[in-house]
Amino acid sequence: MIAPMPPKVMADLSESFTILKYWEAVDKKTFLSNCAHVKFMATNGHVGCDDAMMDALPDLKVISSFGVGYDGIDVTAARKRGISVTNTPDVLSDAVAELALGLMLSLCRRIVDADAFTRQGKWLEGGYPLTGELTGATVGILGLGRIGKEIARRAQAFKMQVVYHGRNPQAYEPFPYYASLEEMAAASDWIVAVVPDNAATRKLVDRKVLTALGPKGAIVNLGRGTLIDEPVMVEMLQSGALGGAALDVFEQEPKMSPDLWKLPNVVLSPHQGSATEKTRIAMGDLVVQNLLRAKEGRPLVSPVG
Ligand code: 8YV
Repeated sequence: MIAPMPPKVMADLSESFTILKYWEAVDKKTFLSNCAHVKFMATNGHVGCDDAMMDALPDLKVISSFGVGYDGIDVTAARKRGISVTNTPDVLSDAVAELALGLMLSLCRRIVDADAFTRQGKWLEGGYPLTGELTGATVGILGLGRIGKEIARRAQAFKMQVVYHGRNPQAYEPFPYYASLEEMAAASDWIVAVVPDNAATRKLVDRKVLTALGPKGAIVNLGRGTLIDEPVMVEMLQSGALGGAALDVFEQEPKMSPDLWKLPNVVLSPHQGSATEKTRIAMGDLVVQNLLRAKEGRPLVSPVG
């Protein structure tokens, strides 16, 4: 086990497996040198498992990852070695979509700042400035996958117009498709990024896209921090060339530019998309089920690819 998991996962796994805790090992090299017999791994998409780690685990059969994103796992290397990789899709889509709308509402209706205003007794001196509104605005979903579709449904409930960009148009989706992200940005008030991290998506949201989004537009990111050119975004938020940002993920999280903390047109969240009790239990159950199935030689519940 590469990283700690919720107590229920630890308890369930310990019923059927001997758990070796990588994160507790002071000397990782020695720890790995005692793992040549290990067949099953539980990890998450961030810490993952790279080629070098697989080298130390010649008997490894399955990597069960806690989370839908598996950018930390070298899936190509795993495939070459005949190691199966599983993740936890679907069960977290509602929670992530819910936070997406929450962050948009917070930014647009200035909920965090208005709360501080109220607590500080400033209301006694006069009302809070008028804010924007989601109703009628256009949201461009970058990545209309499982999570993107849940965000789209919720945005529609808020009477927003939904458009999307992705690698390909989706024949059975009713929303207008933009083949060009920049063109979608120019036509949108919001962009919500929920694509995975890979070579094709890294810094996809660059200066051109943010410029097209413009001083009245806002970027929301619940995918991976690597999707946005972060220094450019910060600079554009400071100058007002970009209207706002609501961010749940960061390029080098938990670190980020302290400049972000000073900006009033920003709402920040510590990678909380799937972090509800209910969803984390469901994710943990999938991690366990995949490993149990693997141990019993049965088909995996949620293999990757
Ligand atoms: C979790 C995530 O924060 O699913 C993902 O890809 O990033 C999140 O759900 C993460 O997997 C927990 O370690």
